[in-house]
Amino acid sequence: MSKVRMFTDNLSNIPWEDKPAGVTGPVWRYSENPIIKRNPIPGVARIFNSAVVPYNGEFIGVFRAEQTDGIPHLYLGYSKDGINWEFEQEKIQFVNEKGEPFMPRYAYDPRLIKIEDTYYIVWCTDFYGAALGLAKTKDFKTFIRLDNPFLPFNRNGVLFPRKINNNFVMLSRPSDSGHTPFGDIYISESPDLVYWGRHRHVMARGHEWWQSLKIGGGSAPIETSEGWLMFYHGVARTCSGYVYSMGACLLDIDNPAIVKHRAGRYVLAPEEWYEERGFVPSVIFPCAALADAETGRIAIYYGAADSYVALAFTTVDEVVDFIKTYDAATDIDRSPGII
Ligand code: BMA
Repeated sequence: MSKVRMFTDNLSNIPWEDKPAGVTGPVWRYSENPIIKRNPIPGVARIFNSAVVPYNGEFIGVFRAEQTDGIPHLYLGYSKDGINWEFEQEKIQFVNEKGEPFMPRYAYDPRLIKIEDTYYIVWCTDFYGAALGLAKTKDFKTFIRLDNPFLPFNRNGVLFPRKINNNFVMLSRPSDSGHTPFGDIYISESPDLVYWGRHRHVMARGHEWWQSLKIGGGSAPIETSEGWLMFYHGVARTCSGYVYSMGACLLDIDNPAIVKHRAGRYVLAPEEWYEERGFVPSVIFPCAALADAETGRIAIYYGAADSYVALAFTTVDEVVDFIKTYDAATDIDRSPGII
């Protein structure tokens, strides 16, 4: 039993490996990474930045699949163990509320979130530039695409797994139409997923160099006794391009616009070959996390180098302790220094 409680279901078949000796950070990689390799299905060159949930005692996921025409779309995948995946050969066919075809021109970086009895997909779509797409399904057979929630330009839409104060709540990262060299995380509320408001600023990019360029929401927040636990990405700018690492924070349960704690140090940064080498080198991009309330175990799915899906593990106790110990607000190494 963990010290910090997670208010999620029990998930006894959560993918898991114990922390290997010698790992100093709070998050450790699966030894058989990457779990999804190149050319996973005909016509698809790479699957990465993808989202997974438990489903009927097994696992199901919505995957960002870069087709061999270079255009990303969302594909469905199934797994008994959360590690070995089988994919549909055709992309997800979205329909509108009348059942008519309603396909996005492209779709990438999906998040998949269960709220009550419905699964929602939020992804990055085209709306005269990068914006958020939204769809729902109850059976993973019919996918009803809803109106785009926000105006362009926007990315990294992450819904909370339950309503808060009777409203749906979504994080997002307003941006520009390209590979934005800036960006903070905001939050918005909606009673019906149609009308959105009460927009608030949540977190700015950090003083810490690994997250100084921009940040973006990652996995759907996990409800814990210490707040909403979220893994997100933070980006550094180097002379040879952007470097994406994984950070972790705790948001207030009743008002998640308030950051309770945010680690000033990353929990995972590109080190392994599959993170440093690929279509876009040095990218770790978390999109989903599974949790087992019983043991406190957490499995994080992240895209690696825009080429692979990889898996990492932590426990709620270990990561919450890390976030508090290295809280950006108090971490000594983050002091402004000599002026
Ligand atoms: C971002 C998004 C992500 C991608 C990252 C690194 O702007 O497009 O999908 O992983 O860049 O290329």
